[in-house]
Amino acid sequence: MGGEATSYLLGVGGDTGRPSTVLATTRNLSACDLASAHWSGADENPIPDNAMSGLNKSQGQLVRADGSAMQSTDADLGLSGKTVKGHINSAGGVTMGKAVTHLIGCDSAGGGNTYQAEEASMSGGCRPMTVHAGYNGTGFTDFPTRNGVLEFTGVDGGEGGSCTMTVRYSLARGSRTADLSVNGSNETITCTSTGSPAWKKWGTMSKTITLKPGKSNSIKITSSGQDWGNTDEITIVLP
Ligand SMILES: [Ca+2]
Repeated sequence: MGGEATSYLLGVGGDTGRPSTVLATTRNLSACDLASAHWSGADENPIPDNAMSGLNKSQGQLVRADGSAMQSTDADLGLSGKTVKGHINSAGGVTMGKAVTHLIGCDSAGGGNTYQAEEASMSGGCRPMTVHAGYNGTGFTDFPTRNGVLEFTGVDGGEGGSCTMTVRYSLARGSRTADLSVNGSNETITCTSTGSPAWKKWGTMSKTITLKPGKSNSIKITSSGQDWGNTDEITIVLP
């Protein structure tokens, strides 16, 4: 589960002038939209990334604009769901027309697993640093010109297969390459300048990788003569 994951999602269509609208929900929704989502459960196998302890399949919690906080089931969700129907067809308040069903917050909660570089294994001259602001977590990893190794172990591959790996990094100028090894593979990754202010401006690069099922994956970045950008975190989005 991503360390940055939020526990609650906010309803874009929530309006205190419309008592039946949904203001917030627990994050264990299968989609970012009340009209199409169901509640994901901690009892499912594999356990969804956004599952929450104590909430099983078809169990969630939501807060409506009338102040009611309620335990919910899948029967409340969907276009014709008991709660969502009342949400959509509400009237009044500052909203024009029907209430929208999109939610804020699930893009990050359900959008992948994030692993902080400063919590990963470092060797060969890689070291944790905090001297440049803007990083997530508690720091980032600085690489030497060559042979510096940053290794993420225990990476969750879900059911296995093709995934998107996004590296959040900072690079003052130019571009640099490094070796990438996913469970022993030999690949090359490239990062390009993230602009100014130098080293304080963070950006991302993405690459499609293949992971094994389960949490036994290793992702290793090794500097190979060009150094490599300061690395803040990686995020894995499963298919
Ligand atoms: Ca970090």
